Amino acid sequence: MTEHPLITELSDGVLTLTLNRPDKLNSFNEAMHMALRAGIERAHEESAVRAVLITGAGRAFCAGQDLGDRDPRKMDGPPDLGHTLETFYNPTLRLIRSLEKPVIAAVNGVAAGAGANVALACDIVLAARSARFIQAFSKIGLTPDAGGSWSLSRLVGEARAKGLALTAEPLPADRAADWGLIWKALDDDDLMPEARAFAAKFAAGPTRGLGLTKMSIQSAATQSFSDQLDIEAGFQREAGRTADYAEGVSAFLDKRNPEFRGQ
Ligand code: LHQ
Repeated sequence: MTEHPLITELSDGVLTLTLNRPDKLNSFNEAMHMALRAGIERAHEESAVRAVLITGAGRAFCAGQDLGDRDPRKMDGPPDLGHTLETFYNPTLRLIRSLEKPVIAAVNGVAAGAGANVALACDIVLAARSARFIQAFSKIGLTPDAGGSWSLSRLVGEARAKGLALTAEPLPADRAADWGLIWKALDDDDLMPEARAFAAKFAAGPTRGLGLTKMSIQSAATQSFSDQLDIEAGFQREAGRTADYAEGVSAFLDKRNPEFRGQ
C-alpha cells in the first residue's frame, strides 16, 4: 500500500502537517504538493484550526522538488519549470503567507532547495541542531524559488543571501539562528516537544490578534512609516473589538490567566 504523502492531524486547535515521503527525503511530488495545499486551505477555512505545524517524517524536513519527477532525460524538450512553480509551489506559498493564523515549521533535518524556502515562508521556524539549510539550486543550474530570493534577502541581507544562494553551502541550524534566518535551533530531542508547545500556545491564544500581528509585520516591509501607522490603527481597531481582547484585559485586571477562545 502506498503511504499517504502527507500525514494530517488536528488536535486541540493545532493542525499538524507532516511531509511523508521519507525515502525521498520528503521531496515534493505532485501528490504531496496537492495534499499540502489542501491542508493549508483547510486551515484557512476551519475556525477549529488556530495554528499550523509543518514538519517532516524521517531524517529530513524536505529536499525540495523530487528531481526524479523532473528528469530532463525523460522529456521531449526542455521543461517549463516556471509552470511547475506557478502550478504547484506558488499557490501554496501564498496560502501560507496569507493565512491569518501562525504557521510553525519544525525543521527536523535537512531542508534543501524549495524545501528550505517553504520552511522560511513560515512564521516561526524552529530547527533541530542537526538540521541544515541548503539553497541547492545553483548546484543543478537553477535559481532560488519558492520565495527564497525574497525571504533570504529580507531575513539575512544581500551579502548572506547571495553567499547562500551562489555557493549552495549547507547552513547549520545554529548559524541560521545566529544570523536571524530562523527563530531558534534546538537539541534534536527537544525539537518536536518544543514545536508542539509553541503550537499549543498559539492555538490557545487570541487568534484574531495573532493573525493581525502576522499581517502587520508582513505589510511593514513594503509600507512607509506613516502608512504603516494607519495600518496599525486599522488592525488595532479590529483587535480591540474581539472578545479575546476583552478577556485579556479582564484577566490582567483580575490577576488570573486569560482564557482565549479565538473570537
Ligand atoms: C531525492 C531528492 C530529491 C529525489 C534526496 N529528489 N530524490 C522547482 C521547480 C521544478 C523543478 C526543480 O526544482 C524546483 C525547486 C527545487 O527544489 S530545486 C532543488 C531540488 N533539491 C535538490 O537539489 C537537493 C537534492 N538532494 C541533495 O542534495 C541531498 O539528497 C541532500 C543534501 C538533501 C541530502 O543528502 P544525503 O543526506 O547525503 O542524502 P542522499 O542524497 O543520500 O538522499 C537520500 C535519498 O533521497 C536518495 O535516494 P536513494 O534511493 O539513493 O536512497 C536520494 O536520491 C533521495 N533524494 N533528495 N530532491
